Amino acid sequence: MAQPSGQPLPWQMNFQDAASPVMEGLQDMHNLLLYIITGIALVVFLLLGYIFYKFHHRKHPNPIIFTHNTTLEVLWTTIPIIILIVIGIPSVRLLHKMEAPINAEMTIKAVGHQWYWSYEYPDAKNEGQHFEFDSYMIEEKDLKSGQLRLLDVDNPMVVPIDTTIRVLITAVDVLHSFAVPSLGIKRDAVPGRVNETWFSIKKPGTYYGQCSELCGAKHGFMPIAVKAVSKVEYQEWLKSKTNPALKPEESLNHREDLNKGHVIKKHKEKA
Ligand SMILES: [Cu+2]
Repeated sequence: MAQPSGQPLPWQMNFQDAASPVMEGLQDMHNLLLYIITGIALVVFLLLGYIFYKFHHRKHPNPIIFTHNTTLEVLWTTIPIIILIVIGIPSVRLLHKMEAPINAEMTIKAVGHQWYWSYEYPDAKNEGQHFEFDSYMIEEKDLKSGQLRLLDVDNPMVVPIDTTIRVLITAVDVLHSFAVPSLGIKRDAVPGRVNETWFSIKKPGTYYGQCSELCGAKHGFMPIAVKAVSKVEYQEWLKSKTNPALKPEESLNHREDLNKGHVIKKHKEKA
């Protein structure tokens, strides 16, 4: 059986499998840097060893006294410049890929709350209102087999595969951070500000992340689950969510005691 991707595994040594073009780029960048830094470390260690051996005071009792060597100086200036260019070009390219505005096929807004996420689908109009729902962690006692402790949620963010999705990220109370490692996303959710990122997923599956900005007592209990499904399945899910007759509301009831004083818009609209 293939290893599940998009989630941490016991004794995992490396990144989670890349599920988005940005994460592929980040992993390539990381690997490139790993080669370069290993090379630099090796050269420095070998040089040091060579110097210890060759210029040991017993072997080389009378030090040579000189202060300049043009060849050496040219070399130790140009080689680092070349290394920095080799790092800099792909780095800036990747940064551009991550930050430049994209032609998104759809938009989702992720809003951080103490302590859960809510997702809005402004493209999915339902009688003039955009459609949104809350996403709460499943408590340990309610976990079904196969569900991940501290990671699975009652209502994941559902997205279609092979679609460029813009994610707008904000918060309503304190700083949170929307982070999904396998998608290469980590963006602060700031009250009164909208941050933007994007992803596109090739493989159906669930990709997990966590709030990554200390936001209060239950900071560790507001995970993110992004469920990628085929475009057809996505349309079906959207229909079931936006059709009020079929709308599953099972997760709304336990909201109120968790959020005393915080009235969710959806409640108001329904009343
Ligand atoms: Cu948070």
